[in-house]
Amino acid sequence: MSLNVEVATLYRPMPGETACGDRALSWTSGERLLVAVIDGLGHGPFAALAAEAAVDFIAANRDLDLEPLFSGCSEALRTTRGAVMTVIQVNQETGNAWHAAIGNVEARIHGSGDVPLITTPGVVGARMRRLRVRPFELRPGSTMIVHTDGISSRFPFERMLRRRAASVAEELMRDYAKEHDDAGCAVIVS
Ligand SMILES: [Mn+2]
Repeated sequence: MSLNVEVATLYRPMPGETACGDRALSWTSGERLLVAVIDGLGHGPFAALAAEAAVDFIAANRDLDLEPLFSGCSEALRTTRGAVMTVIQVNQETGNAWHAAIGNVEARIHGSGDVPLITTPGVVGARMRRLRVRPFELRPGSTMIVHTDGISSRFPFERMLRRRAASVAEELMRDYAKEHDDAGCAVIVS
């Protein structure tokens, strides 16, 4: 059985800024799906540089498992101010998925069991402790939301279920993004 996975990613700078320190992106190759939500520390051009370095590293190393992906990113961000990030890897053929996070980019899932998606404290590019990679199963009918702290975590998750990924992402950015921070989110619907 192959899952029908839909992904939407959106990010925007803090109102009044042009540089954006948040990034939310996804890459697909064959059955492999990779979703990353990144928050360069602070905001403005230096946050954007850090986030961009993480995106560049991930884009060039999409086939790595999450542990080497994070340690490679940490190396690549050493000369930047650093970032926090969450990365999700999904095998769209089997639904097998993995979650890993450093810092406070939150992830929540509904419909795939009670998976605690815990983030490891730290900063990618600076203090990075041993990464915890959490395997889980993405089942049909699930909704997963990953977002930076520029989006309030008080959105009503129940109302986001059984909807198209793009419509959920748009609502999060429109109604729950904070005025004083960059914002980014990824929505994965299966
Ligand atoms: Mn932020």
